[in-house]
Amino acid sequence: MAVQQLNVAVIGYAFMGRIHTAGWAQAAKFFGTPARVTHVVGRNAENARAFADDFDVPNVLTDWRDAVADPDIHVIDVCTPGDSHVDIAIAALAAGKHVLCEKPLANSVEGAERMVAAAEAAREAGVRSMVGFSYRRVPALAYAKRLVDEGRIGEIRHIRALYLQDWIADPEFPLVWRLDKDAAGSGALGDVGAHIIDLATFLTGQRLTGVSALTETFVKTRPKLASQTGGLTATGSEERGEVTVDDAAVWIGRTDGGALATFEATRFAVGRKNAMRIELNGSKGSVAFDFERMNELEFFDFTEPAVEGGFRRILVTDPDHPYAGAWWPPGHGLGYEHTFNNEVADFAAAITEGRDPEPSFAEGLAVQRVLQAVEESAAHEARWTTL
Ligand code: SOE
Repeated sequence: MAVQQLNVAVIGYAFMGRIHTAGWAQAAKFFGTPARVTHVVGRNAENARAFADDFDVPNVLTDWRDAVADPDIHVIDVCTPGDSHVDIAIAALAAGKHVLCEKPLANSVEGAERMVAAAEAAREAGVRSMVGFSYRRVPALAYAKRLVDEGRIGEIRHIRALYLQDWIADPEFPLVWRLDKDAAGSGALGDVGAHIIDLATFLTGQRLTGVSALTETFVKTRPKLASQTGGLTATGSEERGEVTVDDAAVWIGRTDGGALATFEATRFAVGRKNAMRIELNGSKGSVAFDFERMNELEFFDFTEPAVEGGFRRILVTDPDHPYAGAWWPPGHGLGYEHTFNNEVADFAAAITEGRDPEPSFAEGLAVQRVLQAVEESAAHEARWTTL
């Protein structure tokens, strides 16, 4: 049976729009993914057209509703700020379009719940949906999950996850949309904290049952945005505005599997650019990962003789490692963009094979509930908050 060519409309052309569009193009080449980006949607027609020309996208739209209404578009790829995820995804699913939605799923639990309801209704008609927790597609993390699933680290005692960035540590960095609660929902917590919440569950299969949290906004006002090019650079005006989101969040929790968990999400760890780190300690061993060394996984086998003990540095580039075989020979390594190539290839494969892609919108809602609990706990000075 001929496999349907999936026509994709990418909504948004900033950082995520760029990397998703590049991801679809590469997935077609390296995974044989039967999909192509036929439309890019952006409110600024001139910028959207410039993006489309750079990325060989034939059509430009300025209203996402036109993409949802177009019968020749099969997939809506939502790469916009969080305040538009609910409306776009629900309309697209109702129109029978498969939806890939960037994280966090929504800016609230209520919005995420509506998206899950729409996804489950659409699923009855074979319409698929997925939330873009891209780090699940890092070969080293997918391999860490394989080790955990095989019982190689045993009963999990500790989950220790950090996501450290520093891109707004300069107090004169302007008030971009990620610093506005109405647009982004929250700050470092929902932007990068969402990733480590999802990863903790992805790797261990365990979920938080309660948290105690603190958040902080270190820089209270910033220069208002004067201009922004594709979401990658921004310039500020003389006028200042209030920052309405967290700059950093730290929280502890227990999981339903009996593990203790510690999390930290910050944009003020000066010197750390995209240091997403996770370590699991179990009864039989440990795994440790740092995204700034994304082709490596550290594994400690506690069952080995103590005299030979030590963390083993596994270079996760062997054809038998997840995803690695689709790319380069051993030792040549992958980059950030490959996680998106892997992600859209998996999404399209699930659509073509008629199965549910992961992570589902329900997984996105589970993350949203943790984000809400962290904010609730922090609002009461780290009061224990049950999930
Ligand atoms: C934050 O700057 C950000 O772009 C996140 O939004 C992405 O999800 C993360 O992968 C990289 O950092």
